[in-house]
Amino acid sequence: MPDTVLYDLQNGVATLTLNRPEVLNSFTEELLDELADCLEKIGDDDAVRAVILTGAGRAFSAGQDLNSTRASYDDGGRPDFRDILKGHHEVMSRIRELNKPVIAAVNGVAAGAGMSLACACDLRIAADNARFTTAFSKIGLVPDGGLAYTLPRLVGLSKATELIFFSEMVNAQDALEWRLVNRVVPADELLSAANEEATKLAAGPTLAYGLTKRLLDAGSTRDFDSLLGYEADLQDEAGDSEDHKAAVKAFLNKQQAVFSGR
Ligand code: T3D
Repeated sequence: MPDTVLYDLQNGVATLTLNRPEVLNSFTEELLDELADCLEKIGDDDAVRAVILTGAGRAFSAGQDLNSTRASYDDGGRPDFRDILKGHHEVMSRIRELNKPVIAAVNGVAAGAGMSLACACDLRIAADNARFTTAFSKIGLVPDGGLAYTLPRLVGLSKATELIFFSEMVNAQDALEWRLVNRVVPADELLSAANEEATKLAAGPTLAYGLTKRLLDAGSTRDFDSLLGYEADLQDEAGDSEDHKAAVKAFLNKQQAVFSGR
């Protein structure tokens, strides 16, 4: 059986490719486990300083594999959603907790939890033929994979509510206008554009980027004073890094800073 997630490391950039193209890279337990394992290894590997997440074939991901739960619906039954969501949550949390930047290179349709996955990443670059749909309301479900947290933060509560209630298909240009994605590029330039951005990040202050992710996430749950306290804690940590000390010296000596990631 081919791997359901492909891993490639070049110049500090790890590329993870969801690899079930025949079913639009929909999620099975196996795919989610492999993705969670890759993210865990990346977190421990100093050689990786930025991550690209993309899909094989014509889709980013169509969310949960609805065939994998088909039998649960026999005789009026239904799947154990708490159990299914454990796998989804593991992956989304690992992306948010990963101490390095993650770019979603959205190469095609992102639906349901596939859209949640793209929204859990730090940045999104979309191919001009990418499409997005929350999809959950089409099958009578609430948004999962943390979408109720990430989507309003990206597009605002009003647009997020509309996208979730109606589950309309959104094209890449509208996604850009609504700030769901950071950039749109021609489809055949997607991976090189994502690589260019990831390579820039991989040459940056990795430790500070990891702390910045934590600070940005805390920004939506903490009150202002508590955020300022947390900011001081994280700045204290960033201030201890080799990169900070070397970059200040380089600035004072009118030299270009070179970041080691430590
Ligand atoms: O199990 C549970 O219920 C828990 C759920 C948890 C979280 C979720 O993610 S809920 C949301 C699940 N996802 C969806 O509802 C999306 C379903 N897919 C679609 O609506 C459409 O496929 C797309 C809009 C994403 C793309 O449409 P299109 O026309 O480009 O492609 P297609 O022809 O529909 O799909 C191509 C193939 O992929 C097709 O198989 P076939 O006919 O060639 O053998 C299709 O069945 C398969 N496929 C697409 N999405 C899924 C899938 N197979 C399994 N699961 C899917 N989610």
